[in-house]
Amino acid sequence: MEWNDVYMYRCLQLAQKGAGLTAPNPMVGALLVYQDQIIGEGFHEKYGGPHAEVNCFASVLPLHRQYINKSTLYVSLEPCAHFGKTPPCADLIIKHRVPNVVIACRDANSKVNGKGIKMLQEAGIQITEGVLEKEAFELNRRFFVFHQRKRPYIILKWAETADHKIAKNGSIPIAISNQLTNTWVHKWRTEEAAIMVGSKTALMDDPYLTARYWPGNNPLRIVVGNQIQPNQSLHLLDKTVNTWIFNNRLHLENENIQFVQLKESFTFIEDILTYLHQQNILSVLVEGGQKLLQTFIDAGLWDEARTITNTEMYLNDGIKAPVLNHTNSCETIDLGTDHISIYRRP
Ligand code: AOF
Ligand code: ZN
Repeated sequence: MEWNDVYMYRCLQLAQKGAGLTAPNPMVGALLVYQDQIIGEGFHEKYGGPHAEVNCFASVLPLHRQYINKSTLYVSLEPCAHFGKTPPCADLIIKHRVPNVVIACRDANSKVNGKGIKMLQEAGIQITEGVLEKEAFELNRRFFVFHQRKRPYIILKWAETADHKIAKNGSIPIAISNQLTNTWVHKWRTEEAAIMVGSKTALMDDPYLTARYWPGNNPLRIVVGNQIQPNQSLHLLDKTVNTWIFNNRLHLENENIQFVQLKESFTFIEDILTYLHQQNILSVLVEGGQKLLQTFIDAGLWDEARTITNTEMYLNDGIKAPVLNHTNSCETIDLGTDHISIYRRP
């Protein structure tokens, strides 16, 4: 491994500490290195807070400040060039007269994309790009999909029996995955900005859709479909978590429950995704039911699918699991009798 890779790897490690807290911003880490010594470290800790570079400069000990203008700054994302919630990091780097900046990848946000690098170059700073670029894209895949495709990053998730059923026929909900898997799923929930189900699933299963088995933020809850009324007694309407209901009948804002009326039928998933993009929702975990999941699959609108198979449960009769037509999983995890497969859309 080259030293550049080693230092950038540390940036990615630092960046990851912001997981679940930075959306819709990316996770970013930064290092200041003087003669093979790390004199500063920082990361973007939460949305609205200081950027990685700001925290990195602030971490340098007074006795080491004299070395900043002879150091190399490593940062896992192109430094920003715009006034957002914070001033441009490029200006800060120029002010500190850092001579070298090593960057993993460019910022896909149109307010930045190349402009940060240009500002630094025009100030005479030496730039090295593309160090651990693939790893940096992977870390912030939600952020890059959001800006490049103008929609949230979409993760489909469902649990099925060994004979590929996701529920019984009729209205009796059944538990397919085990408690260990459910804890894991709650961790997944803390990692996404929103979680989505169809209105039929919301009625039949009466889910909470919270991340109560894992520390972290509860995602925004989204229900798609016309079967929810404001006065129903459902956990999703308990006002404990922000909840949006996309339908084509009702528009209503009530504390943290919003009925969002779409002009067309709710099967127009693209309208919902456009709305979510406009509202800065970086990612969505779609948890069912079968019809909603299959709509996403058939429209080719997904980035990851995470399937949980209870290898010992058979239902014979029941609702068939969605069909992905995509057989190469990139990762598998076994949790007791549950087998988890993670698929990526190429
Ligand atoms: C950086 N370093 O650590 C991060 C950056 O509203 P703001 O001011 O927080 O700006 C958000 C945008 O800044 C975000 O969309 C992305 O383009 C960039 N994030 N840039 O130089 C950082 N988190
Ligand atoms: Zn910045």
